[in-house]
Amino acid sequence: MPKGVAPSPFPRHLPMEGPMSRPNRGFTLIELMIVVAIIAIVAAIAIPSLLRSRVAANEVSAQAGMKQFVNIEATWRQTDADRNGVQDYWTLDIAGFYAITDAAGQTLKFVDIQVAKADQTGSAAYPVVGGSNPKATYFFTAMTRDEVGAAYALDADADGVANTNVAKFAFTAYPFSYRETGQRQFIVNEQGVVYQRDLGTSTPIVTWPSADPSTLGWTASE
Ligand SMILES: [Ca+2]
Ligand SMILES: [Ca+2]
Repeated sequence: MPKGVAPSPFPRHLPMEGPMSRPNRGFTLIELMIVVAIIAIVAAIAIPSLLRSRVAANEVSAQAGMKQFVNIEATWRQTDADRNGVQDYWTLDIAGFYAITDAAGQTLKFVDIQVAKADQTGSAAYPVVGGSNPKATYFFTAMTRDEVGAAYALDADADGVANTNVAKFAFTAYPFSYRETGQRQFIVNEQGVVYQRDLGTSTPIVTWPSADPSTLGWTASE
């Protein structure tokens, strides 16, 4: 080998497949594997953070829904929206906020139809709601029992149907698919404070946990 000439990287006994002889040689397997590995690494970094931000956005939406129910109940009771002659809260379900009709037979629509559909069980009672579907991947439901085991749905107007309460109400927002779409559950009652907690499940809590939920790991939202 002449002095000053770099040695060939290819051993002489192997056939030469240099770039000069094959200008359109395409990608080698090792190059493709490197590209795939890089894509996999980038995805592994980016996807969890994308999912986390989606979960966070869904939780914000669920929390906003809880606050909305507090305002609706105040108006509902004050204006006797269900026209039963009693200043009471509607405690049977959430779909009723949409589907109950006024004197003219028009649906009240205190919530929009998407919220009514997000009442996974309650929506079934109202054909006008047209089935159930989560809103921003969260379902909503009316809680059934307070912290001492008393039912929220009472027959305040004595018409034979347990559906209202003069003093109390409570609701839950729970994720459609735990961890994938939302992690925390949200609860609110007549005191108006939204509490949140990761219960490790998408099964809704339907009994108010405690007179002071913060003693049981619930955190009051801002
Ligand atoms: Ca009423
Ligand atoms: Ca009743």
